[in-house]
Amino acid sequence: MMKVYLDNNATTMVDPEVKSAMDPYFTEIYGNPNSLHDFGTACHPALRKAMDHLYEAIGARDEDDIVVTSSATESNNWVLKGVYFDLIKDGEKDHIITTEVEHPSVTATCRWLEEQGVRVTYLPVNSDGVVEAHTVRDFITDKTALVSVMWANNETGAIFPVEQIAEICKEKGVLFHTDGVQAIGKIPVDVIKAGVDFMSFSAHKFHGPKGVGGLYIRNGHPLTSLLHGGEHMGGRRSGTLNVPGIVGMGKAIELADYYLRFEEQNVRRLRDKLEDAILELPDIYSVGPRENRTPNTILVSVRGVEGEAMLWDLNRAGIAASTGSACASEDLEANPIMTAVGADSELAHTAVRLSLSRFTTEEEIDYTIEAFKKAVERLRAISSSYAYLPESMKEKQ
Ligand code: C6P
Repeated sequence: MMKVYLDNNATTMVDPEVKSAMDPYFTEIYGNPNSLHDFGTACHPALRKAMDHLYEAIGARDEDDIVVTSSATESNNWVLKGVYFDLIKDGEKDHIITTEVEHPSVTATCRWLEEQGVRVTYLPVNSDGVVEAHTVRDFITDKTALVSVMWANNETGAIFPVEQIAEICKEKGVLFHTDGVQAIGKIPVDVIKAGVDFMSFSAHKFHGPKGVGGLYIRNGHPLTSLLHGGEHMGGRRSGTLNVPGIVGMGKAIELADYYLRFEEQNVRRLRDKLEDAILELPDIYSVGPRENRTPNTILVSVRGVEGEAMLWDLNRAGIAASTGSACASEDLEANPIMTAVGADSELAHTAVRLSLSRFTTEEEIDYTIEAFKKAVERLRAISSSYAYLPESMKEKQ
């Protein structure tokens, strides 16, 4: 049986070139980079190279900071809590704006901030799953400290108008953070062109290792640290550096940058082929126009079939997909993104996310198309909700 991995928005395979770049830093060059002896300093050139690749790939300048963290979850927590300590706790501001469709590392942090007395506005998305820039403007007041809007959504792949939002924030004197996790390696990311103040990212989403990510900080803007200790990362984040992780992330972003055109053309072609074939089946809907989505992502709802049942059938056929965000995969609630884009409650339980990578092959897509069709046919045949669906709600077959 073929094994097909179509859950690349949850995590990606480490590129073998990335693994080779990391290997020496476990058992050969293992000194602490802060030590003064040769064991310690031996890793400095590789660390510098990795950081250079990070700066180059996202278009950061020398005066900007990129602080390596353990993950985008940490980076998102850091920005939101840091701004709370810097501008809200004892300051004149009391308000943060975000969206209804952020990753839980943003929304759960915002819920915690609400318990500390912060007012948080969760902006709705339109039927394409996107927050329109003008809605951000409508909600900014002179009490707003920060706007946090993701660059691309992890479930739908929808690309948000970060450049316009950044422009509005600049005009209003409000800080702007974007969660760039699902954008890097899939679409061009240039933090200066986009005009963002902060951007979070995670290496394992672009064929790097897990447990390492970063926060871009424009112009070295001050931000209260969450981890105090030694003078690592210029005193911004203490803790001995994850040398293999940083080397791996640097190599991964270098390769992600190199393969961007491939992602745009080949990955998109395979994604479109899969989506076209799935949409040939009746009563299946995909969220958001393709041209405004990351080239690797499809979120479809299959009327009459629970998302978990589809995953089960696909998994038995050797295909890995998800019902949405991997962090929410254990609850059987309606998919919140589907609800946010206005799907009815039945449809919101039927979401399946398929996310490709540059390692996905044509054979794998052909195999998935057949398996997907079989699963829909089998599950609809035993679905009472589909059997009793009024004809008026069904598409013509
Ligand atoms: N989304 C998904 O299945 P970490 O786990 O910290 O490396 O990344 C968190 C994160 C932050 N922002 C966005 C937009 C993300 O997509 C993720 C991870 C995975 O969609 C796992 S829940």
